Amino acid sequence: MTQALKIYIDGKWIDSSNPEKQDIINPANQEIIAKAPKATKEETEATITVAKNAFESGVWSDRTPQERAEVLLEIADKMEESLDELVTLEVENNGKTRKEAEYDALDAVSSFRYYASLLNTSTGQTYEASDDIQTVIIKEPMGVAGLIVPWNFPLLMSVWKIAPALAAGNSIVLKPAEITPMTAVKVFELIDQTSLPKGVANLLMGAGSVVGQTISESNDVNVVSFTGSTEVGRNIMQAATGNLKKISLELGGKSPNIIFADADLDTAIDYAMYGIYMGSGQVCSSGSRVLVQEDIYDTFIEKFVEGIKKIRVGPGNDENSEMGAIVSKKHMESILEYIRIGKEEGAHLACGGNRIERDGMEKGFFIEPTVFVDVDSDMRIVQEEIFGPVVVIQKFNDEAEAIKLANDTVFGLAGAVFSRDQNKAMRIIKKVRAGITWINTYHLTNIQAPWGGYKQSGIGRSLGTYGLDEYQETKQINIST
Ligand code: TAP
Repeated sequence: MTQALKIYIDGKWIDSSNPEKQDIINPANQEIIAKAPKATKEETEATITVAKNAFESGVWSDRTPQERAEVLLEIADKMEESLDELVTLEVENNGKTRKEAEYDALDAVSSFRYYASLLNTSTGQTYEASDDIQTVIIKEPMGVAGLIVPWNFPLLMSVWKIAPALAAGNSIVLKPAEITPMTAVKVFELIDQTSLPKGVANLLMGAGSVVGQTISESNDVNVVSFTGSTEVGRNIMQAATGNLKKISLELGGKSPNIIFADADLDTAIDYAMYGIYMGSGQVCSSGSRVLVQEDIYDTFIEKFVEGIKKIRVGPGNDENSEMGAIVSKKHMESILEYIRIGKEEGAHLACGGNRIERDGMEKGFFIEPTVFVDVDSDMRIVQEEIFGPVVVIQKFNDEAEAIKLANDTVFGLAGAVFSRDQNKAMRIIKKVRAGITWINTYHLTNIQAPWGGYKQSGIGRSLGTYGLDEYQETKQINIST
């Protein structure tokens, strides 16, 4: 029987008053796995009030950091016990491979543990302002945190927000993407089993234009943390002006992966493939523009295409699959449209370009790993985020041209350099206008390091102490002694 999901408000699972439901579909076979509620504007406002009341009551915000850390560790333990179920739900709902979902689930557990550990670390500052004045600087929670999550990492993006927001002592209202709520629902079921006071953590499902918009506009929400497209990020920034709430935006990218002629070619090719085909290219930091020095351009393309053709595409729950499904029919069609545009613009399709409807993938949303070469910087496929398994390869001559091409986009999320010359690699990476960068590797992420972009890739940072700061106010207390 198809599962009927409920929203979670004030510690209770309830139906929305809206009779309309969202079908939750497995993108590998189009089976309906659940029906999700579509919360209304009024329900969203009522939920924000619940979160506000919980905050003001002090049931959570007044707890000591050590007490909050203990609850975060409870959540981490519950998640660890349910790891297998979380992985299965993520594979079924998002279409990614089991290996990718396992990595996400382990990272999610570690995120709760990491923020618990930060709470157990002393962070205050004091100054001797004068002989008789001492200044103490403390961090305080902000109030209600609205957390808006995309569909590409439904579990991990939820937890990257929930863990620091709760660690800081806020109350939260989380909205997953309408099409991928399954793991968020599971996380809230687990939170419900811990000693977190009711009303502190609330889960809404529904359309971004209703639930997300209401959260962003609400004068009772003090901080909005959003991960998603640059277009919606811009909307949120405008909606937040009412009460000038703090916003944190993790947005899109078109990240350059610069390969110099002196790079270890096999390593560079492996990471260039991983850079674009992890998560079927539906990853904000994907290396979707590969820039190759002209001396090795032809050899690189030959070997890269050879490698790409060997990638095993298939359902995420098949352990042989290296690349899973595209999240939805709508998104698959958008990627195929970009492939059509690329051909029309005159780019040369070196491989891929089609939907796959064979070998058990007939009913799912699968696209061949796709490579375009001979592209120009002004082509739409070079400038716009496709968010799928489509990579463009550009040629450069020297360091100056590599930097120019790398930065020739409105985005600034990620970037990489491959070279055996460490000094050169460091010199170039410092010139790449992006927040997340790599040398001789790609996609490596750790919880301690700040995650976020320059330019139109966002504002603020997730993870690390930086991620906690996004959910905190800073206060000075001047004490006359
Ligand atoms: P979006 O369409 O921007 O959706 C993201 C979230 O915002 C969803 O929960 C969506 O709800 C909600 N939303 C839609 N309209 C809204 C509005 N007017 N006000 C408030 N919230 C609204 O992005 P997506 O398609 O889910 O994800 C793909 C994009 O996310 C890509 O551009 C990608 O680069 C970016 N992304 C960035 C990062 C980082 S870390 N920078 C990470 C992952 C993804 P519904 O979908 O339910 O309507």
